[in-house]
Amino acid sequence: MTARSTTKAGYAAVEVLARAGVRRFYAVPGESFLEVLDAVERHPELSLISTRHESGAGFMAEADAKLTGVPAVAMATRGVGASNLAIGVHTAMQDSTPMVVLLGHVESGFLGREAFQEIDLAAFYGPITKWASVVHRADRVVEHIERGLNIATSGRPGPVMIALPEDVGGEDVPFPPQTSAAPRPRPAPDPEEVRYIANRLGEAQRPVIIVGEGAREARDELVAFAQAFNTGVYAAFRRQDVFPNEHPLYLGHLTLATPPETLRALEEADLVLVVGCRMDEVTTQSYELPRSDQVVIRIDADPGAAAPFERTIVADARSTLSALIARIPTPGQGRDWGTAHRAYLESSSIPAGRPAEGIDPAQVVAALRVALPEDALLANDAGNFAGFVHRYWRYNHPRTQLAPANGAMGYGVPAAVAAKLAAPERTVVACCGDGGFLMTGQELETAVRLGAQILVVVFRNGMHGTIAMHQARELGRTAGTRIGEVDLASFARSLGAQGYTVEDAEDLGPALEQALASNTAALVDVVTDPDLISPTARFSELAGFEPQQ
Ligand SMILES: Cc1ncc(C[n+]2csc(CCOP(=O)(O)OP(=O)(O)O)c2C)c(N)n1
Ligand SMILES: [Mg+2]
Repeated sequence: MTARSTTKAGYAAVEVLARAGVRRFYAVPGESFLEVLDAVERHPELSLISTRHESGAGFMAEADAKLTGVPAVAMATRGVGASNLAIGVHTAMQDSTPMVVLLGHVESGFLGREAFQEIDLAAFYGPITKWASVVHRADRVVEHIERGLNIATSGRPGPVMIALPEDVGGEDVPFPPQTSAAPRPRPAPDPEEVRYIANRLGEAQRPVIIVGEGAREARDELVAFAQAFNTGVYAAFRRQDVFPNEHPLYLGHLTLATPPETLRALEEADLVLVVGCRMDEVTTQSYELPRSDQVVIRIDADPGAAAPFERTIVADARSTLSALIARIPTPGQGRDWGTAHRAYLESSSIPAGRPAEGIDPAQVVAALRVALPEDALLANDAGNFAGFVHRYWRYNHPRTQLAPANGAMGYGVPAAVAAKLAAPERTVVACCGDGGFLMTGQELETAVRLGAQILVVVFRNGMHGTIAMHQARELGRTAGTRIGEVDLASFARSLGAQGYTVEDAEDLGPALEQALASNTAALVDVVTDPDLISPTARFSELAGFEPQQ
């Protein structure tokens, strides 16, 4: 038996996380969790990434785990840091991403007195996490961390929050900690259930699959399965990289303003198999599809989800798909997905430029398709510009999309920074609107400081375009959606990155090439035509007046 000495509880907490495979801790420092910060900084296997705002730390931890499948840690101090951090935690919750949130808390003797920066952290974080807990005793810190890791990574993954009162992190506990965090459970399907799905698929005339984040790790099995059973495949909202988009069985992306021709095969399906997907509002087209008269079977590691299913098979996607393939299926005869796949290819083909005052956002994606390697990793913010990226970028390679299913603005830049830190060999690009970019764009400094060579592309239309579009359509007026002209290239340079401004379409390619060749993070600020509000609509036609009036 190894002799045990003692350490402070904050160090023990970090050691448990390191042993579970966690590698990166994203934080804005605070005086309430000094031991934890010090433990990460001193640990030879861990990186402490100090961000410029807690929203950056939260988004980075989320994107890191979305890419790697291993939870990262987001850390912040008491009420003030916890409030700033919340958006990334909400993202992890809606996106089913494992995350451990470690918060410093007020001294245990002061809890409940509305002490300096005190918030009831368990109550605040309860609705946006799978589990939120305050550890009151140092000798129970290790147990809390292990439990948090287990909850974050099992079933439908998600965030957990553990708050350490300032004094608790500094108390002595035995070292090394005795850890027993369980490896992520991968429940195998019951053979009877495998038989049942195989039979149902064999009987169906037009079966389709909807795939979500729960099948990211099962890509090869998914492709083999779709081919073996000859089924069409849809990607859930912002999960476009789960299946190669140019594969003849790919039918498209269930997104906002999904083209009607993309939806046709889903509307006509007599069996819908849902794999690793929580069937959110956007994927289900406002809970309209699949319809209640369609047979829906679901494979998921978690029993809960918000749609009527004929049957849910609570099992790991990879082992279930493997078991199905092993049944030597009879591929559905006479099922032809050619028309539906061609509809996808057509809708994702970049059209000839529309007459425009400035650059057509579709042309920005066209230039990216030329400038970037096919397996580039695209992180995107939320906004109408993203509609162009989703529509015209073809995600043929695995793990090439980091996109918030909760539509959080500000996600793009921090997500790209974390992706580059987690996978330095990848080409990583953040696509942002001018509204979302200035919510977290200061994390470019974090990228520069850490040598994360990311490319940021900003679609600058001078407005919160998404909201202006909704206002134009519904009210015929706009309110609060104009934003000022900012010299974003200078802003990027002031943070130590390269900066380029593009006002003419012919300068796009050269600017992207230069930015990609630079030896630091770089930003390309593209002035787009605000009238080209979506791939299919013009603002002036919706509103009856020009966008900047
Ligand atoms: C954090 C956050 N705040 C507000 C919103 C509501 N919202 C959705 S899109 C959008 C405008 C985005 O503007 P921009 O980034 O410039 O992109 P654009 O729509 O102009 O392409 C807003 C305000 C949101 N999704 N997230
Ligand atoms: Mg904008």
